Amino acid sequence: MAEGEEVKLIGSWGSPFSIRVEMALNLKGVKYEFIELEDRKNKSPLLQKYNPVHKKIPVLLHNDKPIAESLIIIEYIDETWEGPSILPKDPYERSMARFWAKFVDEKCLTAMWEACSKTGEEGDKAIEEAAQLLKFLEEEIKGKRFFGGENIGLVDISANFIGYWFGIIQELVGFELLTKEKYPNLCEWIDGYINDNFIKENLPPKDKMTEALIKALVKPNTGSKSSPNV
Ligand SMILES: N[C@@H](CCC(=O)N[C@@H](CS)C(=O)NCC(=O)O)C(=O)O
Repeated sequence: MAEGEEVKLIGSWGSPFSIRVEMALNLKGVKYEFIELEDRKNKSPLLQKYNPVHKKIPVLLHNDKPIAESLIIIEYIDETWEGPSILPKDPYERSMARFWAKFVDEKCLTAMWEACSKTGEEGDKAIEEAAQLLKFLEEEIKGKRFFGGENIGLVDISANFIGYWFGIIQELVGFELLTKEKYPNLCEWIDGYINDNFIKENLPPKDKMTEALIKALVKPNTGSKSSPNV
């Protein structure tokens, strides 16, 4: 890091999107100040100022210049600081990493949130869709330690929700979508992921996360399941 350089992350301790960015910064050994925005409902003035388009965390401030959207922030980190590469150097491999990270982000996470939060016929449909999407990841991870090969890369960081949060939600909600029987390769990746020393250091404690997820999954006063927004 250059002298006098200032890096701040506006995030939230339990957000998989925020933690994606922390993982990338920590992988590169970048020192940063973490600004916790737990109560995002009030759309803090910080978000109005630094991410007026989406008003979402995470936002990275590099010398007071804001960058929003976790996947874009990760690429910025990879290009700005030295250290282990997050994206592959080879252009084809690089585009594939981007492809799978986008697939995880836009397709899998959406379907998995819905599988957790919808009930009845809609819930069954969402579970079916998530199950089909996860089959693609099951194929992609086959024979590899991480999506990035021997080391953690863009897809592993992007899929942190699948590696950690989803298992907790699955236990809480009481359905079995992502199991060893149906997805042996993906579950092996999950085992390796949550037991990896670097990843472990970057994940929120399970008991604290479980408590927050219970609150996020159950709407106050109704007892009904809502879309988790952790
Ligand atoms: N596509 C965004 C998603 C970020 C996101 O959904 N952040 C949530 C917290 S986990 C948020 O700030 N929600 C506040 C809101 O929607 O008002 C990214 O990858 O950074």
